[in-house]
Amino acid sequence: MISNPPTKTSNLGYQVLADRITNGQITRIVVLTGAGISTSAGIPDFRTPGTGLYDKLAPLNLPYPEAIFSISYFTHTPEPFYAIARARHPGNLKPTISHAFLALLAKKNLLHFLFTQNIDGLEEDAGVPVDKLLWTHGNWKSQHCHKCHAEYPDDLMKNAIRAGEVPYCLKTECGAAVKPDVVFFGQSLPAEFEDRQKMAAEADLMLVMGTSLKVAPCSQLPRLVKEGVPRILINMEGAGDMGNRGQDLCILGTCDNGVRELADALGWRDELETLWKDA
Ligand code: CNA
Repeated sequence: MISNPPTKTSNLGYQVLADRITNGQITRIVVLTGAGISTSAGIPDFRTPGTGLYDKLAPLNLPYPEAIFSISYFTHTPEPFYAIARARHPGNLKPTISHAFLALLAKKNLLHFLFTQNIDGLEEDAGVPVDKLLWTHGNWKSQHCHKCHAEYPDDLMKNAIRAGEVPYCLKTECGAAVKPDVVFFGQSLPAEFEDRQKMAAEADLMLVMGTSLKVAPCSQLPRLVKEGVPRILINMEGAGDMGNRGQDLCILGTCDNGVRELADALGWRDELETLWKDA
């Protein structure tokens, strides 16, 4: 896996790709997103040095940073997760213009499918139809006891997160910690992923945004795109094998700038800004 910025960006300029979209040659765009599309909404990613969550965990004395999202660790020590939960899930967040760009693709019937690794739910808030997206790592919209899987009320969960306290199962015979329905390390992805991942091979363009491509199996989705099909990376740094294929285009910088540039090339900029403002 290559994680350095690619030296070669593309033999295709994005005006060429934009023209293929506007003239109807490209109609099935598959998108993979990660934490980088939500950092400008105020949610830090995991791995960016200095600002990412993994650099801020020292006071919690974890055995290793990923333990905070590991199911085997959570089972006996859920407190660190709830110590940071409020900051990870502040509520009342506004989708970014990158989320609005995804909604615009859907509005124009160009979004074949969106795989998001994010758990913040901002894609739906921006207007991406839920039948066009899969939260591959779950989301914060519901929660269950991690042991007996009993449901747990939303209002009690909100109180626990606000207070930074561990919520426990209401069944007295259980009493285990409650966990939001996000996929922790060591847990399976939603069953739907198995079937949906085939959609990457149906793409006539893949767009990868704001992800380090370090978490499997989503990190493998860009490799499922057929050879000869263009793939675009918009990210602060190189990721995975993006940039290795002749049809790849790597736009290194922020997602928000990248989608604005793409929207300019597509002639959609005003429509994008309006959609975002109204989200
Ligand atoms: P990551 O490994 O932290 O990588 C984020 C990537 O985004 C890095 O390559 C950064 O360089 C890049 N990046 C950061 N900010 C920007 C920006 N403004 N514009 C462009 N690129 C940027 O996170 P991944 O998503 O790759 O890893 C998958 C994990 C992260 C999933 O399990 C998520 O649930 C988890 N996560 C989700 C959220 C969220 O829901 N908002 C936040 C943080 C982590």
